[in-house]
Amino acid sequence: MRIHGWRPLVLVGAVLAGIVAAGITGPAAADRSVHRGLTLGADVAQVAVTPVPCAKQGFELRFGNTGKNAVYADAFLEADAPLTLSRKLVSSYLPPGYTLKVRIDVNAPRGTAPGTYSISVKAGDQELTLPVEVGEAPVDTTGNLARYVPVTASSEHLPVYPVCGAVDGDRDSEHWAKGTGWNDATRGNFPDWVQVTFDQPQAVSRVDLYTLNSKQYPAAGYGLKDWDVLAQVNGSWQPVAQVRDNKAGLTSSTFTPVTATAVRILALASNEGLTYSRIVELEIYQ
Ligand SMILES: [Ca+2]
Ligand SMILES: [Ca+2]
Repeated sequence: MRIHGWRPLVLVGAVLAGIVAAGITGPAAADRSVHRGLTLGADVAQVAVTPVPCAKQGFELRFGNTGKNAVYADAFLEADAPLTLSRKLVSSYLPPGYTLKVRIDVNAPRGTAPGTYSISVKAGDQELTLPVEVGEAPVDTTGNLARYVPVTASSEHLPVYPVCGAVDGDRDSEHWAKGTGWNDATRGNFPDWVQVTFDQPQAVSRVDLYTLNSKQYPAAGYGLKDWDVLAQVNGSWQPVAQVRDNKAGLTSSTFTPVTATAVRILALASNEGLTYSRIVELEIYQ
């Protein structure tokens, strides 16, 4: 900035007067002036959350700059325990007049008591408080033991193919690449696995596996070819079924009932060769 003659003194004097008037000194004053014009908002007035694994829920944070100058700014997010947020910091360059939109996932661990919780977002001198309504955990009514319990995998090809997609209730392969199916992240390396862990031991005698089988990607070309079904019984893994040379979209494995604490699919080979393991939906029944 080029300023000539007496103007710098006047300017400095005016700024100092402003700082004194506001009761602010030192670096805080500089921060405050830099961040003037920041705005915070959300796409919803309240976030609805259910305390289950894999629920897709949250809000869109709107982080704007109505000031005349571009700024680098931070928004800090906090949630009441035990809620979790996909991000606790959003740092961005914000040109004048620009509003950044960022998706924030909000999750509640299983067992979270239903009720009203709160998320706080702070940026500069702005603060946004967003209520979060945690509802009752849904209960499966179809007999599928794989719904609403923890699911894990040897790897996940994120963000498009999370293991949660393999137990989300969506069996439709035409929804592939929309987060509704699992694809591992270790191309060419087998085995891969997906595991469902029960809250308490369950009698299990059938596993339905929907592998990728869309018009574009038929099972015979892209689906899972070979896998073992393992059940965790009294702390140790037992093979309960084997599938070999599969070409079908849906394969149902039935076996002598076992009382299991977890079920694991051990993926051994793909019809595409040395590429990936893919499961659109995994269902487990008594
Ligand atoms: Ca699915
Ligand atoms: Ca792999």
